[in-house]
Amino acid sequence: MKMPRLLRVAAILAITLAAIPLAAQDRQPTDDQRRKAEELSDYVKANYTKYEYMAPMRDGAHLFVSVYAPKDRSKPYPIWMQRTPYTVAPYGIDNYRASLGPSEFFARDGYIFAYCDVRGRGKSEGRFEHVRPYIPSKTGPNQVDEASDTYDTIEFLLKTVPNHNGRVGISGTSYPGFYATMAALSGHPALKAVSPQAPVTEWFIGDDWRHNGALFLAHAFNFLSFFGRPPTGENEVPGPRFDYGTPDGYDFFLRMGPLGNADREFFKGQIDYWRELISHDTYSDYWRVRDPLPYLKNIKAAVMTVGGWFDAEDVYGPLHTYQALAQRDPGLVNILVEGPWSHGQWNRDSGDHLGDARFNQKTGDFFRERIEFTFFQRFLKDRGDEKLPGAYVFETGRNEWRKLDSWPPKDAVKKTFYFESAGKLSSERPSASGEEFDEYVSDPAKPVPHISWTSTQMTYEYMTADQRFASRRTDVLAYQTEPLHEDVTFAGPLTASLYVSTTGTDSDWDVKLIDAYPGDYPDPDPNPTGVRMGGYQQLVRGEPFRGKFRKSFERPVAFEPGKPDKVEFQLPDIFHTFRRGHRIMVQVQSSWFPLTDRNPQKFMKIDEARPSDFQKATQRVYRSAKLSSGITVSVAPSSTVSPPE
Ligand code: PG9
Repeated sequence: MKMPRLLRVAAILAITLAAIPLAAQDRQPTDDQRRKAEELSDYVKANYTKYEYMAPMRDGAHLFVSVYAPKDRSKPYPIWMQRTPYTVAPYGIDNYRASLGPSEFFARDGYIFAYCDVRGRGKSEGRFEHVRPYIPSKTGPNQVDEASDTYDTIEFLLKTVPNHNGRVGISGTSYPGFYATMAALSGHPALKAVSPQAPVTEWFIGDDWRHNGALFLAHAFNFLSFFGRPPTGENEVPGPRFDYGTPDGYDFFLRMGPLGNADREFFKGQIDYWRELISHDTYSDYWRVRDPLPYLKNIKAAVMTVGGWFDAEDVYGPLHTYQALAQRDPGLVNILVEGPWSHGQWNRDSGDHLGDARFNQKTGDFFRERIEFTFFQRFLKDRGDEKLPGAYVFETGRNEWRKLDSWPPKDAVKKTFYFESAGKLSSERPSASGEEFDEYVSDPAKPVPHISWTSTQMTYEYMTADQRFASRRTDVLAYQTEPLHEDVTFAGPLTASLYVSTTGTDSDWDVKLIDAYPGDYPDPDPNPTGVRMGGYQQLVRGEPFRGKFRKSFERPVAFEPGKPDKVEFQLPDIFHTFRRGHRIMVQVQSSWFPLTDRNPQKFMKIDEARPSDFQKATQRVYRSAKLSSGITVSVAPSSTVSPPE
């Protein structure tokens, strides 16, 4: 059955936008976007022929592939492919996607496009498994994983699809980014260009579901409430949104009570993966076998890993994928691109702002045309004379693209900023000889919100949002420098080193690095949201740490009430310049809700906690010569970075 064009375009736009929890003003396509989408849809329909195949895998399963090939056969074309669990609908050779490839440059220049339902999803046979573990030494045809499925799919395409040039490329964002990483592990000789973008990589330490053991409640609940349900059939697209019955996620999740109620009251045992995720609440082989990083070596294809500095879902994956490749394959074409983006924003909009943070240029347009298209043209068509740098990274704060040989910059120097009395942040180690500390009462009945507005979602904008609402709470500690006399650029990972105590036996320690703007900072013009930027406290990087994992993620350890102990953890890299006149601020808190689930502040399996287990705790953060808490950063000398583009 042929789907009418307008319906097709609307459906694609709606599915694309609905799967991404965007702010309201970003969700509605503009008239210009609609016109461009219709024009591109017409171009695709006029210039491409669609085919559908069931590709045979080595274990006998058949996986569905949708292929779009240029009608013009005057020259051969490379194959660009994507593997996805989100189905490759629309199905049927008369029903066309409204766009092909990562951006319109590909369809217009001429590529063969292959969209693949991964095993067990959409129209593909077999059993779906979340981030299926990689099997490094396969002993027979029945040992299959996403790498072998990719290998077999490429073999099939090369034998079946006419008029290709023998080269294959793959890219994908988020879950499809994981499959792109797996494709790199396939080792197929025709695979010449791989771009894992915000690749799902490690789900206990840093991506999606858990960060340092803390559950990302709003995100996991929202996503699994639809994606976690059994497939509803071959044309399945993200299922109906969960009806929260309120726009207020803070209230909804607080009223839900203990974590165990999510399944008891709402999912009622229908979402297997939710139970799997919640029950695996310490690091174990369950998580270890799903981490592709240890296997990333001897990669043959060129790899361009893409991430967003403000990606609320998968900021960890791209940075660690790039680093793993750099450590093991020094001779590999290994490129990192990091822009000032939320999750997947580089694929979908101009990229000139995120929430109230402005970047003064269309970073998304620049990426799609000048970086991503250049990468695939070079390795799949020997075209594009621009040699991409080892790291193409956007410096927020100064708002300029930088080309570096590698990331992080080699001559960045470590520097520690220490917590001092009266909320000061200083590069001088504290001299106080006693047990100086700041303290607050952490009350699970009134957790610190992660956003100041109302939403049931994690939201993307929280990653750059104003933190003034938090710094004025008595259960949030804030330390800040004096106004800076010159620009200071942080380039690389951050390490929080806290000496703490709690009257409980477990607790979370959330650390937030903030750019505190001067009081006279001008408001944007125009100012559609009426934001007041004078004194704005922009979140640059934040990360939770579930304290019981401070010694080991495999073997959690209780705190001894009242006894000082050390909590040290890494926060994902940043590339941010604190401009002269701004202040560097660090906030510390013990709840971040409903971004993360509430810690009962009692050492136990949190999904077994009852309401009576949730207890207030008095938290102390020490700041003495002996117990000096602070944050260690990588400061880039101004000479590090090349002159602006
Ligand atoms: N980061 C999203 C996701 C992937 C896998 C599981 C849960 C979420 C995504 O956008 O695909």
